[in-house]
Amino acid sequence: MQETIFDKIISKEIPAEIVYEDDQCLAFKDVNPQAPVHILIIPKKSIAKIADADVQDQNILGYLMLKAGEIADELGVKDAFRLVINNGEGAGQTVFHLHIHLLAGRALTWPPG
Ligand code: DGP
Repeated sequence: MQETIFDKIISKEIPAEIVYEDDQCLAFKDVNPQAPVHILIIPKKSIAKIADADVQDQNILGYLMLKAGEIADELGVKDAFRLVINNGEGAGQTVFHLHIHLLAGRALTWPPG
């Protein structure tokens, strides 16, 4: 799979404001925040997009969701946050390494905005 900017963040070739890291995942501040709290949570395993995940990925996908909740708690936003996964260019995906956006700290409207 083609290397992305997120692989370089995982390998520390380029810097990021990391808020959480373990052997399976990394969470860091989005460089172009859309809310006062905007964290990207990524697997260290390369999966280009959620539609490419398969049954072997079910543990890491669940793990990322649990970590998202823990990170929201640690950042003091557990009562109001939104998780977003953009899948494919038509949905706004620009980096093809699966990531969960964690957004919080402002009113989050619905339909999404
Ligand atoms: P998406 O559009 O769903 O693929 O989101 C990609 C996000 O990644 C976008 O909100 C901006 C963020 N991003 C892109 N390049 C970098 C980078 O080099 N560092 C950080 N921290 N975030 C990045």
